[in-house]
Amino acid sequence: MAVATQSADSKHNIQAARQAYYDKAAKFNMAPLWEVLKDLVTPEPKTLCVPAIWKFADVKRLMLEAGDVITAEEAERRVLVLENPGAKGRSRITNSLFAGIQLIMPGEIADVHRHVASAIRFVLEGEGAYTAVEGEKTMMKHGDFIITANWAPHDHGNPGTEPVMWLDVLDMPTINHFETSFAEHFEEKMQKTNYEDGDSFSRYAMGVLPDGLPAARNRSPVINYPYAKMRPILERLKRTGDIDVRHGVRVRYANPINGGPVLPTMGAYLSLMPRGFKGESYRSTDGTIFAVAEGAGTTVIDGKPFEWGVNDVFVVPPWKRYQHLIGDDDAVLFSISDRPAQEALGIWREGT
Ligand code: GTQ
Ligand code: FE2
Repeated sequence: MAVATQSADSKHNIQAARQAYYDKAAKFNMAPLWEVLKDLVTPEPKTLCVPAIWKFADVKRLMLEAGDVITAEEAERRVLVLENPGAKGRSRITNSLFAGIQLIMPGEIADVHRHVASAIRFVLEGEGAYTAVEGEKTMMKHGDFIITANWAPHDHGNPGTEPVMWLDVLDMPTINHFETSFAEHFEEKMQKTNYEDGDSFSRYAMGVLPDGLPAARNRSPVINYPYAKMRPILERLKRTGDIDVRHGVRVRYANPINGGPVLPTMGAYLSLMPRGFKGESYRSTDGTIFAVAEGAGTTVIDGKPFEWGVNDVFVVPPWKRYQHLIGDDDAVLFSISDRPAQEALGIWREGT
């Protein structure tokens, strides 16, 4: 008898028999794959995460209020997590990455610590703060891209007169997925710094390398890729017409030792889109976080327009189509994702 012609009664019997079997298997820590196979092997990427934007006016107001309710010392890091609205309470902006906005007030320090999770910072507003990473103290300016690799000691401080805010992106959802998190504090509050501001950039990112440096390293030795150094490169590429139809004039932040990504788990880009640019539709499997360095525009994500301006942060979940549309002024977008991790695993894809 075909299943379609079975009576309601016999269907009920089949269900009951299956359930009894599942209950029996469960006692031995086994379960039927056929009940869950469709959720495990989806024909296309499936995500809880949704497209979202954080407007800097809201972020700034709330961050400055945080300065009233908690000191940097009490908080350890005074950060508001950018929670993806589809994954509230799970401290992530995409399934693999954490993002937050950090504020450090004049006179404050954030003590030295280290952890397995790697971090990147993209500086939004304010000047006069520094971050110290592995013995190099670097001043933070708008648009600077700063990396803190896995297990690198780091502390922040603001000896200046203005509040300083930046975007933090860390791979802790990835690290915690593997359940490989370690972290530790140091006795001292601040690192002893042996290297002056800009040391690692001069040492490694000028087309020469210290002689004898090992040629293999899966993370960049450069602590800060300053905006002041990156921005003229984009301008030069724009003049010579090196414009991608989807991404505009785009550079990839690279590890100068091997040309690879800055970190094994996170990769970043800086893109200039000329005024009037109408990007073609694009999608890729790496959910991507964007921060606006300059200008204004609209990104249509999964059919919905998101209007952005300077220092806004927005996210495109994996495999959602997006398209950038630029208004009357050139715009510069920073972006970061887990693409290097996906590429290392051979699972990264892109499409239109
Ligand atoms: O600045 O060291 O947003 O350890 C989250 C964890 C920032 C930091 C975050 C961190 C930090
Ligand atoms: Fe940290």
